[in-house]
Amino acid sequence: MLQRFSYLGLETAFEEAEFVVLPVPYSNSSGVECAREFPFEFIKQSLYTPGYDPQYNMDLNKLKVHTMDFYFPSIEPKKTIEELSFLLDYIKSKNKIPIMIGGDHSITIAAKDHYSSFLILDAHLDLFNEYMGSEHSHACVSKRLSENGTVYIWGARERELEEDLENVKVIESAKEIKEKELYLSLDLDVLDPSLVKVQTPSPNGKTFSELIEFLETINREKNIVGIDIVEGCAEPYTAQLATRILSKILIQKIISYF
Ligand SMILES: [Mn+2]
Repeated sequence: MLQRFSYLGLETAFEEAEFVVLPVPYSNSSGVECAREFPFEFIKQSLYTPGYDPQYNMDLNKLKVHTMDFYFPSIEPKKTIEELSFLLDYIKSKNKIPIMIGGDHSITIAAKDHYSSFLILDAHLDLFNEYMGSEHSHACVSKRLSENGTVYIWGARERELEEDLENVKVIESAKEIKEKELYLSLDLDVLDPSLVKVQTPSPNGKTFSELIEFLETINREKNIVGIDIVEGCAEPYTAQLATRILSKILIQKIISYF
């Protein structure tokens, strides 16, 4: 049987979907640029992911996921962010949860105008106002988002700035988050570099179980209303692990805890 090039091979029509995957093969990063082709590898590997999750006793075919066509970025970083912002707005207006698969972390800036509280899982603070001459750099993400809402960062271990920002909080636990609705941005470098290949590796990261447990707590207590997964290198093992993380987040969202 022919299989569509969609996340987990799921073919929910856009109208019926609860989740909408938007693959974004974009990287504006200097140096290592291994994330650009990640969405291709991610979708490909997702087709080999077992269709059953033993941890949650869940058939992945129950997830109502639609995968959009790949977004091909503009040469202009600003225009890319604007176009992505437009797409997020559209998906959100149809009451669906957008899931961007990057690409580098700069694509998260597109979520800035559409949400007011952000949970970022990241080894880095990304608080530069400008980086390598651009305000739309992957190193400026938290700074840009903090201009429009509260930013919580979990897993940070590269404190490149000591500046204390009112809207930015580095957290250890979900209890420190006040807001009920959250946009979730998962920078794969939050994980230990022994587990994933990423654009900017940082030692002593989280284990897979620590990440999944933290996400489960978030999903129990909060409402994740938008998601992105970024900074992973286009490499089968990393992509395979990322497809598992996303399916677990979606399962955690739809299962009842009571
Ligand atoms: Mn990072």
